[in-house]
Amino acid sequence: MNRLFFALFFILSGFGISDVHALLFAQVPAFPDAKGHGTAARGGRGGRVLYVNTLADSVPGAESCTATRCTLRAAVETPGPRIILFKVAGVIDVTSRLDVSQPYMTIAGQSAPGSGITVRAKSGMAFFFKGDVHDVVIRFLRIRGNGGQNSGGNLAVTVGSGYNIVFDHCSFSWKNDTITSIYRYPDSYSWARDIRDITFQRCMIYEGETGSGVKGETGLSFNGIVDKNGIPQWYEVERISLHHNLWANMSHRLPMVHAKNAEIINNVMYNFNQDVVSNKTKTALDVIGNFFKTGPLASDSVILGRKWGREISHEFRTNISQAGLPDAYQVIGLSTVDGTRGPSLYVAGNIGPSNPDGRLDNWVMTSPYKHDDTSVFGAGLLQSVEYDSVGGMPRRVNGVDLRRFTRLPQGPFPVAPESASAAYNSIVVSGDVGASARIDEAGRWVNARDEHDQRVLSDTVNRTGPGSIEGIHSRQTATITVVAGTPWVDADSDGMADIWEVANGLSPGNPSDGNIDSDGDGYTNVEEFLNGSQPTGLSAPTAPQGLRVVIP
Ligand SMILES: [Ca+2]
Ligand SMILES: [Ca+2]
Ligand SMILES: [Ca+2]
Repeated sequence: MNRLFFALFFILSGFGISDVHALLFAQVPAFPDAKGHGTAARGGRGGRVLYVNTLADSVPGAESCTATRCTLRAAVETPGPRIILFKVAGVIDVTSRLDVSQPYMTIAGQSAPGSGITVRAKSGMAFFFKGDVHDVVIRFLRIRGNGGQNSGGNLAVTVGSGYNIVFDHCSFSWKNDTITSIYRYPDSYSWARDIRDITFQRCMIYEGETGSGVKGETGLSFNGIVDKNGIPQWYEVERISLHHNLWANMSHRLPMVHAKNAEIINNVMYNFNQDVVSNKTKTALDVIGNFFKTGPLASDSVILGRKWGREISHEFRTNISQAGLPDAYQVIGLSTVDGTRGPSLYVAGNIGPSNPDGRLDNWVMTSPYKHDDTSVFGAGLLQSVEYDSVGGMPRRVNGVDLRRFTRLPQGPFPVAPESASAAYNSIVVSGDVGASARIDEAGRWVNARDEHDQRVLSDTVNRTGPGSIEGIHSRQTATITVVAGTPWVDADSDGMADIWEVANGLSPGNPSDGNIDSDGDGYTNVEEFLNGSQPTGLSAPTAPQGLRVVIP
């Protein structure tokens, strides 16, 4: 049947490749464990296989990938569906940002030998999504800065445009101010688009700082951020899923969300010192089953006692206004933006300093950030705020309930929340997070975690880690140990190792069998190899759960 479809592929020459793509493959999540908004991403399914075979950022004369010479930069810039694999391990130092503007891309970091791939941007940004980009899957990749205070540069990743984008088992660290960002740029940028359907799952985000040197400002976030041009473009960021990630060793914004809506489910937030999760303006946010654990940056009592004016910090800070922004952003529950309701917060199942055994109504974990000064809101806009009798939390703003009791609408592959304790065990104890594993030539998941991700996991278990911004700086300049390993033999360059092909009845001398879906489960044979599953028999994939720490 699949061969018939492939015959049709060539017969239907009038079709664009994306049309044929849609015909060929049933809708399945990007890979079997992909959950949340964005996971309908097809990535490079059915496309070319490109092997990155050098750690060089660029090679003169190799702006396009050939069979023998391909940089990560050239692979990312290649148009059309593509699955990017690696024959090398180590650090790719990028001297300028990698623009991701071509749709249908998978970066399979788990294909790299040894200790895997680290993309390092010593200054500036590493990856920048812009233009008509969509259906991108990035797995098992480390993206870091390097250099300490004021020199680490901003942003490992900025999604400045796009939809159907999944980051899975990635590790982001050592950047200033904001490590990972979802940021809707103004329309004055020709490549700016609305942003929707993004998942970050099983990623590590750690050890960032603002560069200002001010302790307490070592912030980091996922921002769907506001543009100060009078148009609420943050409102054009929606359906963001952040689940089973580990944020660690940063003061605040783990994460901050500034978007139309987002969900934060089953993450671990470790070693912060002020408001941890925060939302802004009209964001509708679900915060479910997360585990908040203090470390050296602040004790539980500091978290629960810190005050600035009327602001009290807890696990979640909900903003009912934002100082210093145009009035349009500050109006809650009014119709001056688009007529829809104001911000809302759904909280359930979280464990943290103000709810240590998880038994309390999660509303006690919230604190308001509010301005009731008419010079901030604009005269007459803030008509009324009704506060809870206990805790001072606003319950209704301008007559609209701030608290919501049902989850936000879900996409085709929703996250099924588990308990906060189960999430902690899965992420921290079992260590199923970050660029932790690779696929070997037999299609098995094996350990590939590096010493820095391991150190942060150990911090989280043992309540260790930096207790000051200087401590974070010292970590940002750390050396990255590389284990080169040996790439698997793939004689026909179809992305599947010879040994695995033979073991699974495929031909190591025929490159056309990689893009066939032999068992009709929606995943091509090369995807099955990269997912740790088998190409026949509808077998369950061997997910990397339970892998621990070891550097190969
Ligand atoms: Ca092969
Ligand atoms: Ca083959
Ligand atoms: Ca299949």
